[in-house]
Amino acid sequence: GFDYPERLNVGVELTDRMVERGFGDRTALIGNGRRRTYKELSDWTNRLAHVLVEDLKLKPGNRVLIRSANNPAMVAAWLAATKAGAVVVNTMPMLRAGELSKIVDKAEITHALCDTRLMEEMVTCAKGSKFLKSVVGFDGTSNHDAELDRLALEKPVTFEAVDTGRDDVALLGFTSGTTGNPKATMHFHRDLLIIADGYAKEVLNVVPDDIFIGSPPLAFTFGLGGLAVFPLRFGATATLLETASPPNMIEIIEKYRATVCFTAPTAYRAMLRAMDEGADLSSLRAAVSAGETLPGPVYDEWMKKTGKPMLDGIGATEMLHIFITNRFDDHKPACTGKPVTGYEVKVLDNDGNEQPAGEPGRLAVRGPTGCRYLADDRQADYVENGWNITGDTFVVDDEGYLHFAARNDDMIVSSGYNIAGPEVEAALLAHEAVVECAVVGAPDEERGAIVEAHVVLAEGFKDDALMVKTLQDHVKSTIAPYKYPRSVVFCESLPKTQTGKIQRFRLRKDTA
Ligand code: 3SK
Repeated sequence: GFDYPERLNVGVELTDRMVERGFGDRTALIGNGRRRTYKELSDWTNRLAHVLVEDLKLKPGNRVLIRSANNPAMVAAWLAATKAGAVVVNTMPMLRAGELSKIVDKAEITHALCDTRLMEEMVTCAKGSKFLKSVVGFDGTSNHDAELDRLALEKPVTFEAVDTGRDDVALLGFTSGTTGNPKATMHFHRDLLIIADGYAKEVLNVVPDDIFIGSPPLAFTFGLGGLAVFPLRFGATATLLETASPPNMIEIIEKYRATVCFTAPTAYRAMLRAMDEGADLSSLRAAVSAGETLPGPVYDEWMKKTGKPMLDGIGATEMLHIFITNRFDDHKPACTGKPVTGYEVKVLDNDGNEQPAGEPGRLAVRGPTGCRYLADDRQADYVENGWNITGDTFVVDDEGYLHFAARNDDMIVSSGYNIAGPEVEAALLAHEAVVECAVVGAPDEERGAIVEAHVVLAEGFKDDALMVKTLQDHVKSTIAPYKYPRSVVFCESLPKTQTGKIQRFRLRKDTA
């Protein structure tokens, strides 16, 4: 188990405590052309915390929204608000005023800290809000050229952090789900340390010389863990990119010899192609893939080119971070691996009984983190008898490895056959003409539903009837032929969430 003191503030643990532990001169953050040591981060966050309490009249327990792209100033704002006892909601730059308003209302946000480059929508949201009273700008480029920064420069570099309890809520992670009606998941101060002392230590074995890089937004708990909590917990360095396209990530990996990468399979595919053109990613010792299923061919090619397994994992905003994963010394292709130490999993049938090996069922997980929705009836759907029902269909094999089959709503029932959309996607992705694809069920009078593939073709391939036939034949020769897509739709791009997950529900035609 994890044994943390009763009084615990994760903002202090990741800054001042690191300085006390001798990491003061080491680099904590790199971004927007600047480097910050742990001592600088500690001073910076303490000055900001003074502003929050003295100028903005923040009280412990107030909810603070932070609006920014991934950069050191966002990390500093998050840590400062945490030190001041706030409950933080990190949000992505792409959100519009309407989306921000839903969050502000749900979380009863009183204060917003916003990169000045993103102020317009924030101000529009604040105008109509009965909760949000204080909106202050910070300089996301770290040049200290905004109100929050100017106020901070006048403040002392020490701050008496709010004496929070380990079970006080520190973070609200928002998840939109598929309905567009956002849910807020509550996480305690201790939860943020558990994901580091659990997954990051056990699986990644993070050391102070590690340099982290990746694409998920800090607003998404996958990104906050992978690109802020994990490096800072172990005295390592986080590099933060406002635009984390594969070419930008490659540039940073080469420049700083980054060692740990957090991103999604699509970006790894682009990195593999870049390696063919001479990109040097040899410094990476850990490539963590999550957010989407990792296709077997991407895993295989990564293994062939780097000699190291890609660490496929699955997490959930509700669980805070990854709870099933492959390991450096225990991994299989097209497999999500085994539970992170401390977590237990079961695969259940529709009556709640455990499925035998080889049979797909609903994934149930429990462990040191778990789902606590803020004021939401959907809590009862997610947590059954202490087990979190993640909405994923998994199969456990004879050796106890877990294989992702589908999101529960990605299972297609066609003529009585259960077909996992992602399995068909993996088959399609193995064809050189396919860059991206999403497979859904389309209503069909005769079969109930048919398998429909939405496909983005690689450059130079024609979207004609011959290509449809080629792809259908390819699937038939790769997996059981009944799973082939009877309908193939070519498209320029696939609908995605702001965190890069494919929104298959947007491709489904109403079956009602
Ligand atoms: O698998 C995911 O989508 C996820 C969600 C939240 C945190 C971490 C992960 C990997």
